[in-house]
Amino acid sequence: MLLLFFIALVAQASVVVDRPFIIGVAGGTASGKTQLTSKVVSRLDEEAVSITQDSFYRDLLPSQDAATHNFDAPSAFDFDAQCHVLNALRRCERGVRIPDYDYAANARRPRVHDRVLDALPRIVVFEGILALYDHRLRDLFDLKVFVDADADVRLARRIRRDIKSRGRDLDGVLRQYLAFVKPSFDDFCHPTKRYADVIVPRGAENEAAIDIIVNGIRARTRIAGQRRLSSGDVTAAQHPAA
Ligand code: UZR
Ligand code: MG
Repeated sequence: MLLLFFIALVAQASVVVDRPFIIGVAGGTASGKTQLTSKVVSRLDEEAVSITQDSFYRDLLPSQDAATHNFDAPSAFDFDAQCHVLNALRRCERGVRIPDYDYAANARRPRVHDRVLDALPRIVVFEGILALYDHRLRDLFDLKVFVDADADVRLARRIRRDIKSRGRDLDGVLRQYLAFVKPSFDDFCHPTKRYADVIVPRGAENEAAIDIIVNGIRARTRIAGQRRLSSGDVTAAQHPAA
């Protein structure tokens, strides 16, 4: 009898845990997604973690050539794995594994390099060029953000970043941009802007927009917690966005 009571108590306690509040951040290459995400996460202190969609690139096959592969098309990403990870976090699972992608090898590093989320984060920010592309993934976000920066600014930043930190040369960056990055932005990334709840012009330098996003997340996660505390309403606790 006592054992049954204990089991019921444990079951109840595990249901009452708030599921994480999940934000999706999309936008073109070098629009400032990563920087905006890190500003949002650092203002939310230890409650928030970020996950980059780049972790879910598919390995380049031996038959594929990195120079002619389109890394900006949906087929380059494993969306099943992305949904699996975010669904596990929504179910409040601990020990969720985030793959570690090696840009030099164009492949996932061995599993020992995976990032393991031992503690359940209260807030998760998931960022990537196609974060709002797949409807199954989109449906998992409580807040959808699109970072909007002018194409010439993005190209300038991309040239600087790829030459500085990815060991590329100007000609190679421009060739790839014209062949893959720009057409894929037009075909797959830009059309997802319509799904965003918030569109941020000028990217990560837009401090006013970052304030609004951070305050919005704080308010919505606080409201969900208060609802649960005041009414013992388990449904509200499981759906902070409701
Ligand atoms: P952001 N990318 C690489 O350069 N190498 C890889 O192995 C995998 C991805 C690039 C990809 C895309 N394009 O434009 C960019 N290419 O990473 C997305 N070519 O990252 O959103 O931070 O720009
Ligand atoms: Mg980035």
